[in-house]
Amino acid sequence: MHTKLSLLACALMVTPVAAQLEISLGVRETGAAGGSFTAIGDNGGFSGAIEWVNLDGQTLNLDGTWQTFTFNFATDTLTGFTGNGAVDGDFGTLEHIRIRNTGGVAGNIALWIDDIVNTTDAGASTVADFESTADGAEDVFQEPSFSGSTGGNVLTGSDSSGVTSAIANSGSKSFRCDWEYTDTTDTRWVRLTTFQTPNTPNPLIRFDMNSVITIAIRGLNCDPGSATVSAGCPPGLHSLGGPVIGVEGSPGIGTDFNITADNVFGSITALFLGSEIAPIPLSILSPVPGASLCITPVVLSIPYSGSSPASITIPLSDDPFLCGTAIDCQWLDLDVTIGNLALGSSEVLNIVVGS
Ligand SMILES: [Ca+2]
Ligand SMILES: [Ca+2]
Repeated sequence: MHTKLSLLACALMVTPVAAQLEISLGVRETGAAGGSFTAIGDNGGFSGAIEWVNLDGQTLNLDGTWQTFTFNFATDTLTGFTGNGAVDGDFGTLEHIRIRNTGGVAGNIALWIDDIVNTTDAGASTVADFESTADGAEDVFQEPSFSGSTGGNVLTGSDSSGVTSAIANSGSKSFRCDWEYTDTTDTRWVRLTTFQTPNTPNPLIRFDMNSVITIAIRGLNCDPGSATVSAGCPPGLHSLGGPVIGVEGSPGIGTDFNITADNVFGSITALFLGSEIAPIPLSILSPVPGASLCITPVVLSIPYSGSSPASITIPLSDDPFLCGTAIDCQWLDLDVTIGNLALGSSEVLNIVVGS
C-alpha cells in the first residue's frame, strides 16, 4: 500500500530537496544568583540571563525523519542573547529552542519534539518524554507565537501546539507545533519558549558535570493532512444500513490511519482507491436503491472479510514527497440476504496526505 502511494506521489510531483532550519538551544541562568537545585526537569523559575548554545550550528532537515540534536556545555560555543556569552552558575533552565529559517522555508512547518534528556557525570535524566500528558495539552513548550521577542516572525493565526499520540520518537507520544514564518527572510526565528508552560515549565538542567542535552526533533514543510466525505456521491445503503465510510486519525506522513466502514456484512467487501467521478449507477447489477460506483480509475482495491465495522490501516511512509498527494476511496459491500450482486455503496472519502 505504502509503496504504491509513494510511487503515485513520485509520478505526480517533482519536489526539490527537503527544506532546512537551524536549531539551537537557549538556556537561562536561574542558578547564577544562588537559587536552589532540586531535580532535572523541575520548575526552575524564570529569573536570570539567557545564553545560546551552539548558535545556528545544527541543521534540521524537514524530511519527516527523527534527528537528534546534541548540546555540550563543556565544548560548544556560547553566545549571549541577554547574557554575556558565558554560562554563569552550575545549573539553570532550558529556556527555549531557537528555530531559525535559514532555508527560507515558506508555508506550514510541522515540528515534533520528543525525548529531551540531560546526561551528566551522574547519568541520564529525562526532562520530558510527553508520555503522561493528555493529547492537545502544552508540555515543556508554549505555542510558537508565544514569545514577544519573535512573535512578529510568526504569521498571525498560523500556529498551534500540543501533545499528540499520532507519532513519537519513543513511547507513543510527542509534542507537536505548527506555524508559518511571516516571510522567507533567513534571519527570522522562533523562540519556542518554556516560559510558564502549563506542564513541565522552565525545566531545570545542569550546566556542570560535563552536562549534555539531547533532543529528538522531526519536521515537515507541509500542511496538515485531511480526510473529508465528499458531497458528490450519495450512498446506496443495503439492508444493514451500510456501508458507511469513516476515518480514524489523520493521513499524516509517517503515520498509520484507518479507513472504516460501519454496518457491513463483511462477506464480499472492498475498499476502492483512485479518483472520484460522478456516480455511475449500479442498478443494472444491484437491486440496492441508489447503489453507485464513484471511483475510477481504481488504482488499488483492498478486500475486507470479517465482522462489522470494517477497518483497513493505511501506513504512510515518512517520505515528504507524499505531501499533498490526493486520493479518493469508496466501500462496496455485498448484501448477503439478497445475494447475487446486491452491492451497497458508501459515500466517497477525499484524502489529502499531509503533515
Ligand atoms: Ca552568562
Ligand atoms: Ca515520547
